[in-house]
Amino acid sequence: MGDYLTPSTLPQPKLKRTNTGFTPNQIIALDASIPESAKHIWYKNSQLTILDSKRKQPSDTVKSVVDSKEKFEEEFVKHVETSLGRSMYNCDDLAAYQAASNTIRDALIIDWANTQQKQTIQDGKRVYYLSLEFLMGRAMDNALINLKCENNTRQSLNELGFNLEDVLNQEPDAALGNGGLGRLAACFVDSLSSKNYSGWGYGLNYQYGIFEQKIIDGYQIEAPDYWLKYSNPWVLDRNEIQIPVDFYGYVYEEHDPNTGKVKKNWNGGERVLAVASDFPIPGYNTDNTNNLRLWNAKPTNEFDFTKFNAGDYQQSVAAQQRAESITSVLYPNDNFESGKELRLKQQYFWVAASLHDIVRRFKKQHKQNWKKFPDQVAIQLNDTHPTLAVVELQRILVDLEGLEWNEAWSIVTSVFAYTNHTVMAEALEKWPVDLVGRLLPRHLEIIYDINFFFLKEVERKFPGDRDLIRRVSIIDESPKSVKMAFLAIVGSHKVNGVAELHSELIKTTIFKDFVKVFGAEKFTNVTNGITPRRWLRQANPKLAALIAEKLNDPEYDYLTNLGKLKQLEQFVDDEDFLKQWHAIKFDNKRKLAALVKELTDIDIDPSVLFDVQVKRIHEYKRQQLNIFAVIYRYLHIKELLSKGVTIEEIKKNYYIPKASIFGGKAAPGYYMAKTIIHLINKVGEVINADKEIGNLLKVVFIPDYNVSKAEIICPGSDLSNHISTAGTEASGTSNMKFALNGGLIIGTVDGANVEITREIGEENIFLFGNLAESVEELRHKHVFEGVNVPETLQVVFNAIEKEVFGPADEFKSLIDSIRYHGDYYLVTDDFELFLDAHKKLEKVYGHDGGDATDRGHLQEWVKKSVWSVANMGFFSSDRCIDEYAENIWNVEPSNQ
Ligand code: F58
Repeated sequence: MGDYLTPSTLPQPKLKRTNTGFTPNQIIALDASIPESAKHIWYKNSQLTILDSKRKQPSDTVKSVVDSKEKFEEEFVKHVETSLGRSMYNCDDLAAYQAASNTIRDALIIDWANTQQKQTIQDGKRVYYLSLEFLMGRAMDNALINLKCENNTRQSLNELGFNLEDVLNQEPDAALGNGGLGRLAACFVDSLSSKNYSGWGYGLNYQYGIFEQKIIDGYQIEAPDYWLKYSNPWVLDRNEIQIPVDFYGYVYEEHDPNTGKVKKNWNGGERVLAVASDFPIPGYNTDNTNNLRLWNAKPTNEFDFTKFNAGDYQQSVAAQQRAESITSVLYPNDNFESGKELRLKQQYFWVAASLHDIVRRFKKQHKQNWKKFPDQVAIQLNDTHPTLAVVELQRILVDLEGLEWNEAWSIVTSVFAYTNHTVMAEALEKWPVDLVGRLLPRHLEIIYDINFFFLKEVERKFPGDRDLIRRVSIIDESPKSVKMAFLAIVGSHKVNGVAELHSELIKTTIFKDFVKVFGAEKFTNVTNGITPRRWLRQANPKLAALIAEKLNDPEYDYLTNLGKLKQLEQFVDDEDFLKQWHAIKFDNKRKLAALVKELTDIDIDPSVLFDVQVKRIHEYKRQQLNIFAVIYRYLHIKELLSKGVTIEEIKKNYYIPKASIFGGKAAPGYYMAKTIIHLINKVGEVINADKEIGNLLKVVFIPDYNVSKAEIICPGSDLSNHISTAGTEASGTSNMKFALNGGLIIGTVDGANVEITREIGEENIFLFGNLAESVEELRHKHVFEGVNVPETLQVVFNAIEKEVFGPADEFKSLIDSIRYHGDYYLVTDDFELFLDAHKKLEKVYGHDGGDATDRGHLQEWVKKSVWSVANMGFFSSDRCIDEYAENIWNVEPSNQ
């Protein structure tokens, strides 16, 4: 024991060490306060650059698992034996996944910690992306790619007796989102890291993600998605970061004798704790590793003593436990707002915790120098769900920090910007005034004040225009409610749509009056994008490799410089290249066929046209248009067969063999969407069992469509459907995923299809349908002159009504909504145009199928595919982030 100090005699640090980041001065002070003997041990073992040159050499560090198989294997086995308590003899694929993830995760955390410290020291402006949804999918494969250690890990796992793909398949999707909006947030955090921005995501750590969809007797059945069954190795639970969040209660006034002013205080009635879980977000080809902080609701230790003293201990504990319900489940609606109290609670809980965290971080460096706040902080509102943040920041500044209203408001509006994702009325958030007032009494007062000052300004600019004032009021009078989109516009310095057409539409429809009030400069467009790391490199490794080879880019640098794809144009007449390109598509189709077989037991032939529509099921996305066209095709084929036309003749002169592949979830309460799913499945049952048809037509519905399935489906499609009623799809992002993977698109002139067409050329996309500018007139006509069902569609309705696909009752409401209730989504107007578009594209695809070697007749199709991919560079989410950074956030990337 001689050399060692006993604990009681150990010199102790003089400064108190806390649990959050440090400023440079604090580091110097803390470093000086730690005794030399203790420091020596820390220097010897630490891997953080915060200790600078004193830290361990790279070859000894956890980080070296990325380059060294030996180190990976050592760490892997250590995790199996210590973290998991298993051994070589009972390490199954799941344990291998957990051990491998822990191993990679350890390396990631070192990058993450170093990044956070570096960013704190640089003290630049940070972006905070507030999104109620982050649809991340799987983390391990993505981490291997971004850290560039896939080969190393594959080999190590092989040597240890595992197959990388089997191991990756053990990971459940982190499905904390519904669809496009949540996936966009996931792509954006990837780009923020990859492009070296300092940017955090803030969201909720739902215990149940989007439900698991099962198809039973053709119906959608929802099962809970308890994705945290096995603990999540990709998260760092920060149990020490706890922020109290209050609800309910009352507001009281206090007279401050010093200032003579009246101060408002909110005394909350119910308190829950927000506890942080941090997800490190690795960038591609950079050490920059940002943070995604997701909050968990936890009970406080505070007891309801009245209940307790009344002997109702159980009740008291139960009430506390209910706190956890706030982050228990993701609301499963897509483009629809349900208006439930728990949803509003989720929103405030998340917003309050996030702002508290942001403000704390700011104050640590800048004290109360509030003028600097907008130089340090940019907050992006992903749709209106986080709009209460505007109100909460105003409350913090005025009530808690004592700023004057106007000074506070100018800070607030410089910090926030708002992204709109829909023009559809049913998706625009409105909260009853009563509910807001009960849950957040002080916030309601502030909302009224914001509205009062705003309307006063409108009155000043447009004196006497009472109607304008009524229209732009944040408070709707009947029923009395708060219009969150209006509040978000008023509280932000910029508002953007997500594709050009959409951004124009919001300016001329739902937000028209605000353009008049604030001027057109406040409204801008940032066309959506996708991360090519996940949606090309990860989903389609063979195509990514072929591109890297052709671009002479062995390091795959094009993945962060996607404009380079343009160079592929020079190979569009290169026979060998086209052959390779086609063979890769064929291989991906084989993989998709295997997935279909595994999930549905249906055989589809990879040499037929794969015609895919996967996305949330919604009337506006028009899966019904697609399935009606499939029915028409089937009935026509049957008619031809009955007239003695042979299958061969049909293939030659009428229809090419194809498989129609559907997938997507319907919101559990959305009856019509569920009816569409049912119809697709029933049609599939009949067609797939029809021996006469053979491989000329197949219809499959892939259950439980999610991110990891999309990674197989997108590369395996020949043709994908983006056929929303013009003007209804804000952008769409799967259109980009399919096109980047060499699939062609059949689509309407809607959302980002417009920009895709501009980039890849009209001749490489199959557009059809009425334009957005005609929609209103057509709807009007339907209502006043009736709906004209074309003969072709009538044939389809007749068959459904004759019960060719099961009981007609089941589909009555679907047909009635078109025939008798105004056909709001213009199925009748676009049906024949859709059939025509198919005729055209089938001519291009060719009439006799094709396999991996014989693609002579596919020449034209494959060229279009190459041409499209070559021109998809614009749709990298890196480009979006650069645009937001420059035009909205005013931030620059750090030079790594
Ligand atoms: C989607 N919106 C748009 N909302 O529909 C799509 O066109 C766009 O590409 C995408 O955003 C990204 O900009 C969307 O997914 C939702 O799912 C909300 C979830 C919460 C309730 C309201 C709808």
